[in-house]
Amino acid sequence: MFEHIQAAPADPILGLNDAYKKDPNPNKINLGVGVYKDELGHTPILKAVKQAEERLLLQEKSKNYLSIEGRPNYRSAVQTLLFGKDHQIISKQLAQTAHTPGGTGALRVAAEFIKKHLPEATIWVSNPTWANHQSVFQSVGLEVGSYSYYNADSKTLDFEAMLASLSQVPEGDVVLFHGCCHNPTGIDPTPEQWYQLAKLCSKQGFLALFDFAYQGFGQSLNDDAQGLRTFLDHVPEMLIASSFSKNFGLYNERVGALTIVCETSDQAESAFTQIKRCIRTNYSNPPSHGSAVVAEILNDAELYALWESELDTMRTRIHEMRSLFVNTLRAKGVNQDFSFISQQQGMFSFSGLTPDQVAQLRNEFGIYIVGSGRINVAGMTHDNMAPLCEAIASVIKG
Ligand code: PLP
Ligand code: TYF
Repeated sequence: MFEHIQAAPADPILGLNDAYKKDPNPNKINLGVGVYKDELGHTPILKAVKQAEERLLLQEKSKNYLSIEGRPNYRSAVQTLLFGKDHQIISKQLAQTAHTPGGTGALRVAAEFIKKHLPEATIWVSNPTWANHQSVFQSVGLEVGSYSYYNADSKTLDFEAMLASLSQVPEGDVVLFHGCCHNPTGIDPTPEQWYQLAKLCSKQGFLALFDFAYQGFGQSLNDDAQGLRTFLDHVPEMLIASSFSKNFGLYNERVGALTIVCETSDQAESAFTQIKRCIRTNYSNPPSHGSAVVAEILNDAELYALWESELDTMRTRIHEMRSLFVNTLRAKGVNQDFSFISQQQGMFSFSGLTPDQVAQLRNEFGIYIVGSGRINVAGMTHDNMAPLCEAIASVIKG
């Protein structure tokens, strides 16, 4: 029965992580998979998370199933984080949120929902985008198209080209936007550009799906939500896939959310029954622990403040590493201009390193970077910066 089955290709990012683990080089550096690391190269459990877990350990009385959509105080806290406390979407109950296993779970449920209820829709993703986007949407049979985003020569957002491609997207199609900290380029639209995109969305009549995996890693929790909030000033409907893997460091607890915004609360309720149906036939109901932790933190002023300060620390460290990287490259004699890296947001930078240079860094120096040249800046530390920049100087000159 199984003899005809061929091996699937490895995930380009997670596969790189496996290769890194197997590499015996004691000086190896992992700038591949998008996981936050501290100055010691560890992926820590946040103090706010530990404290919430201590409380939960004492409070938890049952392992009974959660409802299909997850716990109520998690669902409401996610909406406050997305829209802001006093937003009319909340007071008018125009949105419904389900806890999903991670941001990927949210994307997958969204994909099934779109396929079932907007069967003619093509989904448009930026060029480039997170490697898994295309696979998730194709796995439910959706057509996936791409829109212009990045100008490789100037290493900037090609906004004119982006507008031009999105002006071709017909009414009823779906366009995926990265809410902030675009993966892989680290380049986001400015507030003015979000405004123009929102107006275009309204004019064209396409549906925006926001993938929001790095809230708080760009500028701040509120600033990072500005893109989607600007859209909601101009369009009445939206899908949002949230991930709390990065901003709570809850990678393996699989905690995310799918939120649907509709024109009326009746429509939101009705559409949400179909989202719940997608969940029921998929994994029935979500895992408990991660959302209990997030709800405990978001609904408690003290834990919230601790979490926000820890998030600030992560963001500030990445910004510092960006500047140090640019300066150290210069100090190691690299003349090529890398200053664009300090302007980018979130964990990732598109370095402009070529596939050959990426391969050389891996083979000769044990430095792991995604083939596209995407660097996880959070993998840099004061300790590995000099050898990293020396290696890059050597492959650029070579
Ligand atoms: N979307 C983007 C843009 C991401 O970078 C990631 C990374 O993990 C995800 C979604 C998936 O998040 P999760 O790990 O919570 O499934
Ligand atoms: O882009 C990244 O590195 C993160 C982590 O299939 C990730 O988003 C990478 C690949 C994948 C799942 C998560």
